[in-house]
Amino acid sequence: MRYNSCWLFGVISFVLLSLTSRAQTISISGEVTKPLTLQAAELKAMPHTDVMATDRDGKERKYSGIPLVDLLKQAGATLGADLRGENLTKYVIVKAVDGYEVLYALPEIDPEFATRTIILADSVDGAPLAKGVGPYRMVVPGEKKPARWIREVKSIDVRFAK
Ligand SMILES: Nc1nc2c(c(=O)[nH]1)N[C@H]1C(S)=C(S)[C@@H](COP(=O)(O)O)O[C@H]1N2
Ligand SMILES: [Mo]
Repeated sequence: MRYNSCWLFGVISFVLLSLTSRAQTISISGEVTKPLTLQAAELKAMPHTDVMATDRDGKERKYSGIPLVDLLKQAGATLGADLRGENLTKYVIVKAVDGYEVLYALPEIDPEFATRTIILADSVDGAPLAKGVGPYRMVVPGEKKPARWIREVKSIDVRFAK
């Protein structure tokens, strides 16, 4: 009997772990006034924007996600009217679970400068991103190669270039 409940506990733990292992938080740190860690539920509740983008396979897809500018605003980054002077030398480093990192300059993210919206995508064509891609991936519309479409995003860090 004791052996049986042990076995059952193991199975239940495994099932629960498998179900929750994709839950990933996003932390925002560095040159911001309110460093924060956003939970999956908070990210889900934030306003989403759709972006049509062409994948490497040439197919047009509808990505949905949170504009990166909104995440940075929530953390208190210098954007909008504050994006001037020395703040124009700030950049954003996004890190992934596998250690891959990419950089965007703040003006690439701020809609007062940029003509396109970088999003932290959480779905493609209405479905959650695949394992190894999501739960969150940056989508940078308009670029000729997707090297900055960083998969499995885990953190966002704002820094000064000097
Ligand atoms: N986390 C992570 N994201 C990544 C990479 C990576 O190695 N790790 N490679 C990048 C590169 S170089 C390319 S070309 C695209 C490939 O995207 P795809 O797998 O959707 O075709 O992912 C980008 N995002
Ligand atoms: Mo690439």
